[in-house]
Amino acid sequence: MIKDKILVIGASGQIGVELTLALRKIYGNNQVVASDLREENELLRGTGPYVSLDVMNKEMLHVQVIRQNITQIYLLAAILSATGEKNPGLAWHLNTQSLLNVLEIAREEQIQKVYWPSSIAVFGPTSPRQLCPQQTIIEPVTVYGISKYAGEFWCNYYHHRFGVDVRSLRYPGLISYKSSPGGGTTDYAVEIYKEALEQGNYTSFLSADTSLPMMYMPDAIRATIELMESPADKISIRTSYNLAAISFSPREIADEIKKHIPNFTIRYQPDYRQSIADSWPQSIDDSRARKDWNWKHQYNLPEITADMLSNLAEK
Ligand code: NAD
Ligand code: AKB
Repeated sequence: MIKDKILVIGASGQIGVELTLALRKIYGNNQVVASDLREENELLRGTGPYVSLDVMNKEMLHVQVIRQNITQIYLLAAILSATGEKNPGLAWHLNTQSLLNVLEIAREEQIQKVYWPSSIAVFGPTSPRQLCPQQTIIEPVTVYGISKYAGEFWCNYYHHRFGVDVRSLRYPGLISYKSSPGGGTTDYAVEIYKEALEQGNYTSFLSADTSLPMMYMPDAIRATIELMESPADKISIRTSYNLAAISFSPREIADEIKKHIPNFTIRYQPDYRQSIADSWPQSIDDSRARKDWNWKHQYNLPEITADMLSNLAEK
């Protein structure tokens, strides 16, 4: 039997570091090749193979896939919502062309499985704001959301037309302490913990009551691996699954932080990211993921807050 050999593209990013470490625990250090345009993240150093790779260079990507005998690809390279609005053309180009490069190589080399994340950013102001369903009106207003929605249909197309086993999740905003977030609208929910510990105060770029769907990174990593390990016949959605845990606003997270740091203060100074957040639903209906492959989140806001503060304080 051929052993699984996994390529993680974008491994130095917020999700990539933790996903690479989790995959190495399951499949073995040498079976998971980390790759990124950036230098290797310090948490990955010494834990397994790393290659410097630009996913936009299809020939080099193809060479690595063949040279390393890759059987599964996790594509995490992307430009996120806030950074995307600063350079829409680049965000569209990277987010869609990287996926097409990977899907085409997966088809040619008969890669067993591909993972590519989408986002709650596919939804727009005309989607239901509460418990937004899997299938509904989807009219994204950010370039990031447009690129993710287009990507979902490319995944669906490569699956049905060419049999590529590509799987996807619409992640909510992810909270983590190991590696920093990379230019999203939900990044405030990571920054706030760092600033609370370092400064005792935080200026939020979203207004007090902007509630958004969020998730703690360990839940997101587990969801990703559970989806990828599910039998193919359990996967009924080949665009991308809605995925949810909790929803909260800057005011609610600040109140939770005050339970640990009583003198913590927060100010609100909404900027261009407010309109991005306002275009997204406040909560997501992920019942298809719960039914198809038994998805269950674990962490609530008090647990996330306690864990974030104690780990960041240790750091
Ligand atoms: P990130 O910005 O932290 O990491 C992306 C990584 O991709 C970076 O290390 C970057 O150097 C790398 N990269 C960029 N261009 C590259 C290229 N041309 N070739 C190779 N590598 C390149 O992003 P993240 O938060 O880890 O997100 C990973 C994926 O998950 C993205 O598709 C993102 O849209 C999706 N997602 C993230 C969140 C979240 O809250 N973090 C939520 C929803 C969806
Ligand atoms: C962002 O804010 O851009 C990301 C996301 C929800 O996709 N965290």
